[in-house]
Amino acid sequence: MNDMEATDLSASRLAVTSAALAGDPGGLYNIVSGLLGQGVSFDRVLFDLLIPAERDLGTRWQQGDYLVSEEHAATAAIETVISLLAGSFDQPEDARTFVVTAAEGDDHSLPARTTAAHLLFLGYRTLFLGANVLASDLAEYLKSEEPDALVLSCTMSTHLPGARATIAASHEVGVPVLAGGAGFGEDGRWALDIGADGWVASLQEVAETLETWNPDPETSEAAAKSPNAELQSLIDQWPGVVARARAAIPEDSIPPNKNARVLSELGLALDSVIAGVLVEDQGVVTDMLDWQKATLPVHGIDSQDLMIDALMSVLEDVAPAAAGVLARAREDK
Ligand code: B12
Repeated sequence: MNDMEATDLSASRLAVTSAALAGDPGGLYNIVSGLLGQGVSFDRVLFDLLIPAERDLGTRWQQGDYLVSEEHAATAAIETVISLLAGSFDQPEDARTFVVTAAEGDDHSLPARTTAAHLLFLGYRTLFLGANVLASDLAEYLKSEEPDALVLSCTMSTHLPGARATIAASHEVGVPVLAGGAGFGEDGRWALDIGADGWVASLQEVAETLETWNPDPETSEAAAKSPNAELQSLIDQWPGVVARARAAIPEDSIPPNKNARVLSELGLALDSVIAGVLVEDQGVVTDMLDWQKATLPVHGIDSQDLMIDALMSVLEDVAPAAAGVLARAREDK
């Protein structure tokens, strides 16, 4: 280990957090470029400084220490600086090319941005498309760019159906998909279920896998789980199902000004049910119900049981298999 690898970054971490919270990308850039100038590697800045700072900010926001807008400002500052640093790396003409994006519907661009930045640092040509790219727009782009692979990030398991659409679009034009991110489950089991050609746990493993894997998109696609007719019909009826579930919750159980939050939480619960049906694993739903149990009270809502009852009553009517998954997840809880 050289001196710079051993450098203690804890003081810098405080400075990074405070510049990020102040929404000050310039200040943040100065701290980080100072460290790079002293010989601290880009990897360390990314993995030992910026990512942990973002995670802490997220956790403290969830605990109510920071406002939502403070978290947004901090995330924007960190993403700006990662983009700025990554934008200064060369894109060698003859290097292997990877397209990096987040699953359809997934707004968490920072994890994908970070993935792309690391690949750029390692000397790959990297085309970063941002978050929430519609699968229908992706295939044509991949066809024209002919990358070696699509590197796909998915932060929440509620976006597994979106990730499935992204993977199908990539396979349609013969491009293999390497997946990663918390949305694919702890051991990545849902990634292979929906047709990814590979899954890796950490950003540090991406390059090695891309150098050593031997993907077969046709076989992965043939084995992928896709929505059946009942699930597709549920996906198509999504707005109506949420509205009917909301209407089934007694008005007096919803605190004033909490209607939008209740609708959003019903939507998340329904997304998790759709994802659970897709991958045939009620664990996706159990995770969401556990998370809502922990977070709803923080938002002043204590009617989780009523919300689940309401959603269940609508699902029993429109999608019995989905109602079954929700019922089993509720029993597991
Ligand atoms: C920033 C943030 C947002 C921002 C994103 C802005 C942006 N430009 O990216 C915004 C405000 C848009 C957002 C929205 C939402 N968010 Co959010 N968000 C976060 C937050 C605070 C940080 C995420 C992040 O960027 N972390 C830094 C990255 C680099 O680290 P990471 O995500 O852990 O990724 C690591 C690994 O997963 C892996 N990885 C990731 N991608 C890939 C890809 C590959 C190929 C590989 C190998 C590895 C890999 O490597 C990364 C580095 O170690 C997290 C909380 C947290 N503590 O993480 C919540 C969090 C992810 N969000 C959450 C939620 C609930 C939401 C919303 C539903 C909120 C709402 N009610 O509206 C929406 C969903 C929007 C949508 N449709 O996607 C929850 C998810 C909970 C759950 N049960 O899944 C979290 C965990 C917060 C929480 N604890 O409650 N969010």
